[in-house]
Amino acid sequence: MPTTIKVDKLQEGLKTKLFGKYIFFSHEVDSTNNWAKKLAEVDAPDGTVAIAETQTAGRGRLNRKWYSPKGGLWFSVILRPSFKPSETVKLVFLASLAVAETLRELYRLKAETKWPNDVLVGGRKVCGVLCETKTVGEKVEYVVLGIGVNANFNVDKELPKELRETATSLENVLGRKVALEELFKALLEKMEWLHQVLLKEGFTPILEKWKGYATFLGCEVEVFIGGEGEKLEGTALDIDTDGALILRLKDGSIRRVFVGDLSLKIRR
Ligand code: BT5
Repeated sequence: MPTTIKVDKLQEGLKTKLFGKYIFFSHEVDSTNNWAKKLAEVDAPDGTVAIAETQTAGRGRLNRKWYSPKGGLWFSVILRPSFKPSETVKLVFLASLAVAETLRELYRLKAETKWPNDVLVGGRKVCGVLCETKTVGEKVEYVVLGIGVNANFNVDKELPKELRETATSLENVLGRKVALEELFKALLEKMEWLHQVLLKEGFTPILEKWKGYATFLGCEVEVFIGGEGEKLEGTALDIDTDGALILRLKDGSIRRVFVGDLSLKIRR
């Protein structure tokens, strides 16, 4: 089968100690998050990565479909942090910050972070993060941090019509293909660096950098809770240290919204 990822290049020159020490590659899986969970269940160590060229059942939050055509970067990292379950949300911020910074550094793109788990370029989603946790009591056994970057494909050809207005890819914005192996390694290096910052200095520096790329703060937004459920409208004021969005509602009251089954629409 022809491959778009040069497997032998995935670890070549990789400057990490933990992230990507063990890498499992497949041409096609259902979901790299599912695969990584299976690997975690058989004791794959901290930092192990599962990566695939395509996913037949790529997932977003609440089992929403994540389209994963060939040419994208679809991978999941297993982490075994000594966090409380409620703290694992920090890893979502860490991952989306890593993607935004890497896209800025490698391709000079004005990548933005959008609460809770997206990276945007030109106001369109180029990356989504899916963090799944296995807990036993109050202990986190492992976290699977799934990252999907729309890279080397044209969204008008590969994604369904309803996503063409809201999604983009690196190929669409750069007008060329990128080296997936280079992007992958730069991302793992950035994640490991930010992970060290998180362990040594706590969440504040991560959150502050993340907020620095979050242009939706100060904007009018709509937050949808529970899919078809409640809709809140207001101004996105801030993100607090629990990762919650602070909203000022139309009546002037303040509401904290926790990361969960939520989506946020920015009114530009
Ligand atoms: C996410 O969910 O954004 C998390 C996506 C995580 C994907 C990675 S790929 C590697 C790993 N393995 C997996 O199975 N998943 C992870 P959410 O915020 O729920 O957004 C999902 C929504 O994004 C969908 O309902 C669509 O509206 C939209 N969408 C689907 N595919 C897309 C794509 N390729 N690009 C942009 N938007 C997409």
